Amino acid sequence: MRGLVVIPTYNEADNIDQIIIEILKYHFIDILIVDDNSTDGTADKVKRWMRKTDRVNLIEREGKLGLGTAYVTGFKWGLQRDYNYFFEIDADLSHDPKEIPNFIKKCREEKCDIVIGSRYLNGTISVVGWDFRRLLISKFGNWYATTILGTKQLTDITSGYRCYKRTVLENINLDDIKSNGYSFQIEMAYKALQLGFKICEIPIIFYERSNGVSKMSKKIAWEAAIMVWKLKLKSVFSKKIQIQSNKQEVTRPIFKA
Ligand SMILES: Nc1nc2c(ncn2[C@@H]2O[C@H](COP(=O)(O)OP(=O)(O)O)[C@@H](O)[C@H]2O)c(=O)[nH]1
Ligand SMILES: [Mg+2]
Repeated sequence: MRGLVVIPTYNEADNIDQIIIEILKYHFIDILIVDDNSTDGTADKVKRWMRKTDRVNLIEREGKLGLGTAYVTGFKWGLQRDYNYFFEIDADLSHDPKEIPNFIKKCREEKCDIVIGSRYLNGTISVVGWDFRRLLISKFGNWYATTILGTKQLTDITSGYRCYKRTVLENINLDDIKSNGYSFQIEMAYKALQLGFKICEIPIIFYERSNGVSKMSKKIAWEAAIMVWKLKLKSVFSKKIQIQSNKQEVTRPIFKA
């Protein structure tokens, strides 16, 4: 069993060493950093690790192309190699790498295809360091997406700490992922549910970053708000087409007769 942790980075030089150290403790895990030409030397720090161990890998992209496309690039890289589990984690230590074995345990014990680390399981709010406004944005984002998409069984569809079984990424058309930013999380979960994959959640604590700055912006939030409707409308539209083609199948023999 081998897992790949994909870490998208943009200006995470003050966090990257620590997260690499924590993850390398798990010998069944390799790391892939997808760096978008950070200006603070993040990639140089990763290269230093690469001289020490072949378990750390790096893809350098030419500019800030977004979290979603960074993950797609990372997953494709991993699919060319023989990993069974793929993780998403933020570089800023908001997600505790100590949870990694718990994701795999949950996957195995409950035959889940995706495990999401949820901050809001069983009505709790497990977030450290957020002000009320930030919490409201996150809670509203979750409510908005799950209400429109009908995915109420998920308490934290926007969480960026997750584990996918290989089969999920082999079956989702990664070239068809439309999200550049954080709506990537919503899009991946929704598409996996549509394909019939089982999504489970485990409780995690989210720690707001101590170093560096958030890349969350109004543009990214708007992309997410619009993306949810695009996903919904696409699914309604494709269901209609399916119903129509089913109808045609039923009526064909009658026409023949
Ligand atoms: N490669 C890449 N990584 C990004 C981009 N935007 C954000 N990230 C990374 O995605 C993770 C989450 O971003 P962050 O700014 O912490 O978001 P927040 O936790 O919602 O405030 C961090 O590891 C960021 O460095 C991007 O455009 N490209
Ligand atoms: Mg963060």
